[in-house]
Amino acid sequence: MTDNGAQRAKYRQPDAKMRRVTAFDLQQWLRTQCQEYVYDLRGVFRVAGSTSWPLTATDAADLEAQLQRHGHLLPLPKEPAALANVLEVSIADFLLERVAASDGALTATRGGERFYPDLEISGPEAGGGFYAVDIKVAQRKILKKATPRQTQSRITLYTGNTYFAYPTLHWDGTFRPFADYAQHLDVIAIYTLNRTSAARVDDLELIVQEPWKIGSHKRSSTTREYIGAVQGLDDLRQGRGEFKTAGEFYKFWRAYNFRIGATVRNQLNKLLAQQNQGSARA
Ligand SMILES: [Ca+2]
Repeated sequence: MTDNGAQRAKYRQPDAKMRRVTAFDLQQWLRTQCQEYVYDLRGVFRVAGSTSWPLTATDAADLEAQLQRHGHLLPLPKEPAALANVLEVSIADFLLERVAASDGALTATRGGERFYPDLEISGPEAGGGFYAVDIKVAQRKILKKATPRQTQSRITLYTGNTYFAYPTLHWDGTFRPFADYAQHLDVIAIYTLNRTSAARVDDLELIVQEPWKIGSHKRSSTTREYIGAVQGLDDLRQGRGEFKTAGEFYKFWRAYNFRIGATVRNQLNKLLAQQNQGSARA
C-alpha cells in the first residue's frame, strides 16, 4: 500500500460520529410538511400574447384560463432532468418557508447546483445538530395495462466516490464532512409525466426516507459514480431497500470500486494533505 493508500484507508472510517437525536424527529417533521405541499406551477409565463390590457380575473383559475387562451402560458420542460430541477426548486422553496415559519426554532441553508445536500437544517429545535436533506425527483414508469409499480429510472442516492467514500473530509460542493450530519434524509417526489398539460406533473407524491433504507446494490448510471435506489414505488414508500442495516449499506458502497478521475484524485490528495497538516498541528 502506498502512503496515500494508507491515508485513504485511515480516513475511510465508518461514520462513528453519526448519532441519533431522539428529542427531535426531523423525518416526522418533513413528512408532516410534505403532506401539505401542493404542486401549483402551471407553466412558464410569456410576455407576448393576445391579451387586450388591462386584464381582469375573478380568481387564480380564471387568470390561468385567460393566460392560456391568450398564449401567455408556455409548457414547463418535459425533459426529465429539466423538469426535475423545476420541481426540486419548488419543493426546496416550500420547505424553506416552513423552516422560516418556525420562528428560529429551525434554521436552513440551501445548497447550490451540484451540491450535497440541497438543504441543511439545524437550529435549537434540532438540538444544534446538522441534518442533510436532499430532494430527488423521479417519474413513474407507465405500463400499458397495469398501474405503475416502479420509477422510470433509478433515483441517485449519493455520488459514491467523493464525500460519501471519504466521510471525514470536507469536499468541495458540500457544507461539511458527510459524517458530521446527525442524519441524512431524502425527500423524494414521484410524478406522472403529462405530455399535454403546461404543468407537466400529475399525481405528485412526496416520500421522506433515510437514503440507506431505500438503497439498492446497483448504480443509477452506467457512466457516473452514482449510488442507486430501489425502483419499486411501494419499496420507496415503506423504506424497503436491499440492505438490512445502515452499516451494511455503507460497507457495501464504500467498498465499491468506483472510478476516481483526475479531478477527484487531485482534490482528494489536497484534502488529505490539509488534514495531515491539521493533525500535525494539533
Ligand atoms: Ca437533489
